[in-house]
Order: sequence, then C-alpha cells, then structure tokens
Amino acid sequence: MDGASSLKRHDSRMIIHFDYDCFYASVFEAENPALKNQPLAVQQKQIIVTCNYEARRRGLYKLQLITEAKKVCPDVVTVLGEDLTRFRNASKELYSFLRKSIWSGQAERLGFDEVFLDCTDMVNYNIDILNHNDLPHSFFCLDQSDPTVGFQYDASEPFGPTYPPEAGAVSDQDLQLYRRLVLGSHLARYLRHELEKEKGYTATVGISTNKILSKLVGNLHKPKSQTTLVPPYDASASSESHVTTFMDSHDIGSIPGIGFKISQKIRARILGRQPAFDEGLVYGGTKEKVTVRDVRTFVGMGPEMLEEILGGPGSQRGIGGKIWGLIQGVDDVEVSQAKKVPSQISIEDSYTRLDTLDEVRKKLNLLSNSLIRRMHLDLTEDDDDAENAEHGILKRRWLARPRTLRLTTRPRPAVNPDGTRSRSFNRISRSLPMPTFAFSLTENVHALADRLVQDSLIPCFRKLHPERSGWNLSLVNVAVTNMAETAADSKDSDGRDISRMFRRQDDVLKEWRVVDEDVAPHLTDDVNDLLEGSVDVDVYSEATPPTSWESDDEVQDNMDVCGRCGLSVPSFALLAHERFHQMPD
Ligand code: DCP
Ligand code: MG
Ligand code: MG
Repeated sequence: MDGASSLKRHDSRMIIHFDYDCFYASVFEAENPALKNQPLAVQQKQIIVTCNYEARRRGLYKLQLITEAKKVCPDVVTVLGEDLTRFRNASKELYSFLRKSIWSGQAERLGFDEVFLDCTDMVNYNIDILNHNDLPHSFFCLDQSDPTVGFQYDASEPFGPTYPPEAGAVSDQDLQLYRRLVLGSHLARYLRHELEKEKGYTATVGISTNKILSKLVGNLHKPKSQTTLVPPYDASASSESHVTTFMDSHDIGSIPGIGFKISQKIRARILGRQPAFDEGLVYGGTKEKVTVRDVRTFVGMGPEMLEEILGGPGSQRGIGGKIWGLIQGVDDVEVSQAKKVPSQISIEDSYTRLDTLDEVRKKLNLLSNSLIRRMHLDLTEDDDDAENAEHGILKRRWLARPRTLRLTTRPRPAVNPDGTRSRSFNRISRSLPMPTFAFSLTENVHALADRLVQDSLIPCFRKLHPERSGWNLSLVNVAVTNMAETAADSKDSDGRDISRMFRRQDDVLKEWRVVDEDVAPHLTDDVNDLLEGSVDVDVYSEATPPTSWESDDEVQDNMDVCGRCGLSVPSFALLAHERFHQMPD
C-alpha cells in the first residue's frame, strides 16, 4: 500500500511558533542588563544549560561541562540557574503578553520558552481587506473594532528569510496559501518586535500551517530572526513539495513527538541492527544518523510498518499512523486554548546515589515541600469574598484539587559482572488517592510535607520497592495529577459564584495567572546520567507533562506498574486495577 497517498494535508491554519533566544540567560540579562555584553553561562549542577550568544560566539554551547567551558572561555560569567522560579515567572509574563496580542486566545506554551499562536483569524481578516492593486502599501489591521490600529507593511513579499531561500514563481494553485503565509510573516515580525520593545526579549520564530512545521522551520535562522515555509506544500507534476524536502533533511530523532525511545526503535529497523547507544547523546541526538528521508523511503515503510515497530503494550494507540504523519509534516493537532490550571504538577530531582530509606525520606521531604508550595502557587487563588477576609487578610481558596498523588523512581540497574553498568531510562511509579489533609490552607507547609511523606509517600515507596535494600535510585519524582476543578469550593450560593466568576474573568484577562503545565525542558535522562558523580543539590526540575506531542518517553511515564502483578497500567486506571486485586475470588 502507498501510505503517502492516504495522508491528507490541511493547510488552512496560520501557526506562528516562538522560541525565546538563550532563554535562561536572557532572564538574567533582563534582571541585570550589564550582563548583556559579557559571555554569560547559566549553570545547573556541573553543566551549562544555556549561554548567551556572546558566549556562543566564543565557542561555548548548551549542555557543555562547566570545566570545559572555562577552558575555552576563561572569562565566562556563570550564574546559577537551579531555582526555576525566575524562569517560570518570566515565561508566564511573556506568554501572557503574546496571548493578549492575538485574537483567537489559542496560545499554547511548550516548556518555558516556546509558544504556539494560532493566528488564522487575524490573517484571514487581513487577506479580505487587501488592496490587490497596491500590495506594497498595505495596512495590517490589529483591531476589528478600530481600523486605525495596526501597522503598514509590504504584502507583495514575505518578511525575513524563507525556506527554501530562493522561492520560485508561485503557481496559481498555491497563490492563496502563499499570500496567507506572507501576511503571517509580517504579523510575526510585528509580534517579535513588540515582544522586544515591551518586554526586552528576542525570539526566533517559525511560520507555517501547523505546529510541527512552524516549530521546525523557525530553527533555520537563529537568533532574533524568523523563517517562513513557503509553498508548494503538495507535490505536483512540475514541482516537489517543500514540506517533504524540508522534513526529509532532519534526523529522525530531531522531530518533535519522536522521543529517544521511538527514534531508537526506528533506527534499529532502518540500520538492521541495534544503533549505538551512548555516543553523542546530548539533546537526543546520536552519531547514528538516520534521516527522515531514510525512514520515509525505506522499502515497505508506512503506517503499518511503523505500528509494527512501535506498537505494543504501553504505546499510544495509532502510534504508527501518527508518526507517519509527523515525519511528513502532517499534524492536525490544535493549538490549545490556555488552561486555568495545570493538568499536573510534578517535582523531581536526580541523584548520584540514593540507596537508604533514611536518605529517601529526606529527599521525599524536600520534594514534598516544593510540591506543596507549587500547589499553593498554581492551584489556589485569593478568596476575595469580604466575609471570608479576617483582619483584612485575604484567605486562599483552591481552584482545583488533584485527586491522585504519584511517586516515580528510576532504579539504577545492578552492576554487571564485568564491572560496567547498563544504562536505564526506565521509571516505575505508583499512584494513590491524594490525602485530604494536604489541602489544608492553614497548616504550615513543612508540617504538611512531613505528613505527606510519613502517611503517604513512605508507605507508597515501600510498595514500589518492597526490598529493604539493594536498590539504588537515580531519580525520584513526586507528582499530583487528575485535577478536579472546584467551581464552588466553599459553601457558596450560586449568586456569589457568578459574581466571582466575572471577577475572575477580569483577573484572568489582566494577567493569565496559571496557564499550562509549568514545564521546564528538563535535562533528558541521558544528560542526567552525565551528571553522575555530581553533588546532590536541593533543586527540582519539572517533568514534561504527558499531554503534549513532546516525547514518547513521557507517554511511557504515564503508565504505572501494578505492585502486585507487575502489569503496566495507565496511571488513571491504576486505582481501579488495584481494587480488582482486592475483590474476593
Ligand atoms: N534547558 C534546560 N535543559 C535542557 C534544555 C534547555 O534546562 N536540556 C533550559 C535552558 C534554556 C531553556 O530551557 O534556556 C530553553 O531551551 P532552548 O533549547 O530553547 O535553549 P535556549 O533558549 O537557551 O537557546 P536558543 O537560543 O538556542 O533557543
Ligand atoms: Mg526552546
Ligand atoms: Mg530558546
């Protein structure tokens, strides 16, 4: 069967992807502009997680060992970036700014430093008001109720670089799409410049018709620039598809949605052997380059073969078809509307050696403290009912209460007879109902954390690791999931709720308090392994949520292993599965 022919493109949207330049470094520069002219590196544990472009000019790069960086550039200024609060706050502020700048409300954050915007409506509106007799003197209207708000632009050609750089003549068939992309590119320029003018941050931007294409094409010109993927998007008798040539040039592991595990499985099939594992692994890459083109043109390749390679227990349904689409730049997933509360909060840390229950208890305590603080920050709001205010101090109320608490660990495999140790990326987890005492807003955070560890996490840990010793963990993650939004959390009458709802809408429009999952693009497991031998620090990084097309590894994370029978069960079904064990025979 010819899989390609069953793929259908939908190119009626206009999606703009933002990726802030050297984000963590820019946050420090915004706090202290004097840093802008210096080579600046942000350090976590022993590595540089990012550095500004002055440092890059001098040969430093992301995920470099700090010792190496200092050799290459002795006068590098290093700042510690282990506390993520400042990055999270900056991320929310920039997101909120971009979201307010578009009409649709469809603005989706990915990690801390990326945002997708669906600008279809703005572009279509401005296509309709174009004066085709004088395209170079066009006006982009930014407010439907006020035709004077907007900017002037030249609608006869795209702004900034394009892929491919030399776009040939545009066929009649492609003219409409081309025109919309031209408008998208000018809107992107405007938004980029506003972001820099108003907030002081520069970004690298991609313009296309879906999330995967806009994200990937933006990478072509960095920093402080933008790239538009120009038609033809479909192949014809006279020309090849620019989408295909563009996607084909990528390594299979660099496609968003194709994480490390999936790419290794695909590589193994194309190469006909297990790909080398631990060389050049930084940023999900590997020395064993297998391109999208290699995969796409492999004999017999199609959704069925991919399903056969990738399917099986724990894998996503229809994974073969989905990956087949992605490698050809087909991605119909909507840019999601901002959510008021995150769908999970997850705090984790990695360890050099963690093999006693005493130490585990201490680490769980640190993680629980962070978790509860984050729950208060992201899941509660001021309860502004006057009768609830005591001595003028506003009380807090829950916006949503997580129903599930989840503990995840990543055990290190035992040492092999020859003294080496196999690598492991496998996490195991157990879920339990969130205890209600954790929702107390009067008790202090330390006391709550202590109790959470004692009553819930330690018993859960014992079930996850029944052996008293003999294990050694490289990672522990504590998460709350399964959010139940509390429309009427207290005893309120409906009337009060409605007034609160309007007040809250105002707040929300002013400053989108809690948006999507707070996600730091955390160190990938392979990079974490590089850090073995480092000292443990009391920092946390938030794991990527399992909801996006980010990484197959996270999809796996969303599976729990039943402590009784060892079956892999989706997290949400684990409680039901455990009840099944408790049923009398
Ligand atoms: N980050 C991290 N761990 C990683 C990757 C990134 O902590 N493994 C952090 C540091 C970055 C931020 O996330 O500043 C955004 O990641 P990017 O890959 O977009 O990197 P930058 O924004 O720093 O640089 P660029 O200008 O290349 O986008
Ligand atoms: Mg990024
Ligand atoms: Mg970036």
